[in-house]
Amino acid sequence: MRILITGGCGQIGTVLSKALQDKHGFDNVIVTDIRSSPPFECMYEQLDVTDSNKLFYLISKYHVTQLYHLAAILSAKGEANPIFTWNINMNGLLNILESAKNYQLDRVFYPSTIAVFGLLTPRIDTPQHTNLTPETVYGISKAAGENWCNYYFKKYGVDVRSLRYPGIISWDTQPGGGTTDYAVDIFHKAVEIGKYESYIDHGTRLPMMYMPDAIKATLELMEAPKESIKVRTSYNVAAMSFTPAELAAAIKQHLPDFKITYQPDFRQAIAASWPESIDDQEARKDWNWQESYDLAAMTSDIIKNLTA
Ligand code: AKB
Repeated sequence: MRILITGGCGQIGTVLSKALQDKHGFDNVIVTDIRSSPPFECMYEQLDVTDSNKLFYLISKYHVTQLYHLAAILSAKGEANPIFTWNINMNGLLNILESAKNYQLDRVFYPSTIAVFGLLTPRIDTPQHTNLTPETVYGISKAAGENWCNYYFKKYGVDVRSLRYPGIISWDTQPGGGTTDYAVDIFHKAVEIGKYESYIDHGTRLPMMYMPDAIKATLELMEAPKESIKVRTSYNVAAMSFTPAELAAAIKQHLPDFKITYQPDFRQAIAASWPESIDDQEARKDWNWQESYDLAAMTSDIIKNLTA
């Protein structure tokens, strides 16, 4: 198996690349990203995902059999430049799908997001199949991307698999440009300076997942037998949901002097358009999804690691 990852130096890409190296061997994982050099040890190539020639060249050069397409511009950052975001998110994906078709790759992973949902979607226990009217260009591109994945599967037999990630929380890698980034930043500020000003209001509940669970879900989905994958747009996956106030209370259990204040900005409206909780029964039924961390277990693990 030869794997190529795009966006491999990002928040999820960094951790996923290392997990894939451990599983499949260092030399079998080709990490790519827009930056000129990687922040960790890996087989590295610089790649702009809109450059299809370079992508096709790398696939032939390394005899790639699987692609993990993580490169994307996220919800908050994407709003600053909608057309640029659409170009990266959409044309990047189309290049990946075309290369999977032309080189007959075994499998492709495409991350989607809770940002595909919008104000017309039921916000509690959001169903797998429901209204997708996203409010951000990131959400629009991911909703379209899910449908492209389904199209390439049905029309060309490309085995592309996808998850709708909730906010992903990590302590050793930083997110870049998302609405849920507050839930990462808060831990660093709590440990470093004992206080945090949240740009999301105290009562806004969002679905979240700890990084080890996100990696587990990704690897389990990619390893599942082909016939068990019934959803070819993107699977809902859930682990926990909380508000900034509940997260602050969980942090206070470990750092009693921690203080949180609230100064909502433009990201509040994005968060308010997303679900509070997700119904992920199909993932649990089709490929046995089961999370390992709830809010308390995640908080204690992150604070242990950051204080160490
Ligand atoms: C974001 O906030 O944009 C991402 C996401 C939920 O996809 N973390």
